[in-house]
Amino acid sequence: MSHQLRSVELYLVRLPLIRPFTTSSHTKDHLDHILIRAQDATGAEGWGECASAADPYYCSETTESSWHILRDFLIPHLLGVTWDHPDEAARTWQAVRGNNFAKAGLEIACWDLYTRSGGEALAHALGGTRKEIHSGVSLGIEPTVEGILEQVARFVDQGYRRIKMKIGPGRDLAYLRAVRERWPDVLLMADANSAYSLDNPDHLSTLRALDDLNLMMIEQPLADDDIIDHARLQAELATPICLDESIHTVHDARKALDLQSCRIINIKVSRLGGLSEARRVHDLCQRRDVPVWCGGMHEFGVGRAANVAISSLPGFTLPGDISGSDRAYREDIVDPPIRAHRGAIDVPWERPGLGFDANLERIQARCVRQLLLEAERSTVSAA
Ligand code: OSB
Ligand code: MG
Repeated sequence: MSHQLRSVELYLVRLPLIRPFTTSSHTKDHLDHILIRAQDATGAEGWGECASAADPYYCSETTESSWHILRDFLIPHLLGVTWDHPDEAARTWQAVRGNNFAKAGLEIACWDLYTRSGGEALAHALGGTRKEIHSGVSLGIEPTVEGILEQVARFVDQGYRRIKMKIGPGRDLAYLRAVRERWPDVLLMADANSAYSLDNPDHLSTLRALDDLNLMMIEQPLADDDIIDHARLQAELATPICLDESIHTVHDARKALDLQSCRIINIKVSRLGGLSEARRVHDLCQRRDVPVWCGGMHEFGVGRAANVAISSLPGFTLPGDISGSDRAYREDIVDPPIRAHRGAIDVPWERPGLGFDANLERIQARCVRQLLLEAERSTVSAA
């Protein structure tokens, strides 16, 4: 079935976090994500989410840069063009460099439209096989060690399958040791968000000390743009390194694996520019026997549903960061709500598209800015 978009709407939506979230670089208490509604010439619609952060601390893109790239480049390239598959839609913006978060939002909307109008579950179209996905939780840095113990207790009790703790220099070993001591068997990992450097001898000795804590992995300890130093570090550590920020394309993934910069890859749909590139990284890692898991950006329901779908592929053998949305938000913008039960989320195989429906009323109630872009009249009438 061919599609030709007649309009794309952008909604900048703000949701408060239940609890402020601190990483090695900053703290946030609410998120602004761009929800994208694409409608084709027949009136069929698809939803996507651009999960860019308001600030450029995780990566260089921001909410505003994504809004600009979507409005002025990606959407104008796509509007009015006829496409049969989301990969064909994505080819309309292939001249645009980088800006993967913006691309991912629009690509997810095309996948949702494509599978929804074809009556197929997105997980099925992507080649998923799992009935449910195993859910981990990503915990921010707490002001005190007691604070982190309280948070870990809460999510272990809820049945989450893996605990990830954010760390940074000075807020690392004491926190991790306290958690490991109290939960000797819990699947535990740490995420440094690039806060360490091999130039600093204290950092290096801290990273070496992680080997005593039986961690599943250490995520992105070094700079986002450095797979050479990660390879040097991996050669010295028993703990597997997992790369997040460094991997923007399947080519980055191949190079990092060739250099032995990591033994695990975090597949994040936004960072990779969409579901198709996420699947390419999954396929590469599967061929090379490298385990992967699905990372997140505290997505609202639309982006979270895309994460659930990609996590259903067979190579996602490790629990990901895809928790129930009630872990981050009091009220989400999709129906039914996305929930984990004893650390597992059901893949919505019986429902077409993303399998969770955007609730326009709640989106509008939380919307701080809105924009409608339409195809030229002449293009629409040619459909
Ligand atoms: O590094 O994985 C990360 C959130 C925002 C930015 C970067 C990261 C994260 C998380 C949270 O770890 C994952 C989630 O619960 O969505
Ligand atoms: Mg990370």
